[in-house]
Amino acid sequence: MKKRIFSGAQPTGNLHLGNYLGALKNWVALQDEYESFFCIVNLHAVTLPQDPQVLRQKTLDLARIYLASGIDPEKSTVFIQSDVSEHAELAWILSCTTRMGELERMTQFKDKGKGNAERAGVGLFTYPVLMAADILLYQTHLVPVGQDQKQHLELSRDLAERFNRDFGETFVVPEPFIPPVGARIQSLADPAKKMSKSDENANGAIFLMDDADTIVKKLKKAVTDSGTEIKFDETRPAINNLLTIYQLMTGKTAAECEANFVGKGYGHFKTETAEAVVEFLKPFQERVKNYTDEDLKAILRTGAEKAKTIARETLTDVYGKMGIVGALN
Ligand code: ATP
Ligand code: LTN
Repeated sequence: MKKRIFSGAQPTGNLHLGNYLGALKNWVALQDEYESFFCIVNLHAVTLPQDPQVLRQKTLDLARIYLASGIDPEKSTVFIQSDVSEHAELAWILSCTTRMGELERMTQFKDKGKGNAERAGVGLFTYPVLMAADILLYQTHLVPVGQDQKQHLELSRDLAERFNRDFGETFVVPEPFIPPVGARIQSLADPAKKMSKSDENANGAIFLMDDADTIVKKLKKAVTDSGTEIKFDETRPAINNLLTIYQLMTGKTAAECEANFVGKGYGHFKTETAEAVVEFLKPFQERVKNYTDEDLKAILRTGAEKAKTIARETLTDVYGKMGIVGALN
């Protein structure tokens, strides 16, 4: 039996290079070795206000991006979170075993809630519990995510262990898979912040669907550090970030990347990095056009059916162990 992976992304905004390098790229690489579940987490998306029409469109667009990235629906199960109602059901159960203090420590809540807990939605606060439900329903062994999700993964592990202790062995305790390079791509406009869909500075993120001119323009404007050397150096976060992007776009080793820019200036470095990004994204942007909405819906329907069967099995086990039975059971 193959081990399982589960991961997901929110159908909000536009996916950027950070989402691809931190997450999607690794999903594609792992899908042969693992039985894979890739979810479009639309219930997570509504933890912040969304325009209904845009959310509907972004949900299908994200499926298109998964497939264009190389996720093969013949090998992997691709589905929409809200199609499998067990996610919301298990989230309720787990929320009854989660402590307020555990959620208060989550840094993403502090960031996305802008530090104002009084005004933030309760769903934003309990977001990591729904994420734990996503993962635990499928008896997931490995969860490929970017660095920013590490804390949420630790909570998922704690909740699984707690339930297993209190009610008997029920859940596989999942491990994170965080790539050694690319787990946290920084904003081009502010290398102290991560590249984000919701960056207020439009030049901070390279979106997967950006055209060549836009990519060149954004890289030209990218913030740099003082000094002139183009080397991997944690103390110079802007150059470190650009060099990481260059490395991942070209597939070169760190030493080859540094050697390529010995004696070269920042202008040259930025131009070459922009060219590498444009070349890298070209075939992806072509593939995005290959899928009609009807193709996508058929894939998502099949995926949801398969996911639901597994999710229901886990939930039935959970309800049974807790003494939750309905009159219809
Ligand atoms: P954003 O902050 O851009 O809105 P998100 O984390 O809220 O992103 P998702 O689309 O759900 O939104 O993220 C999908 C995946 O992308 C997650 O595994 C996340 O860890 C990863 N990811 C997000 N930003 C980065 C980044 N800058 N570098 C590497 N990985 C990232
Ligand atoms: N919280 C994640 C998205 C997400 C997820 C998951 C990732 C929701 N459920 C389960 C991995 C496994 C984010 O990237 N913002």
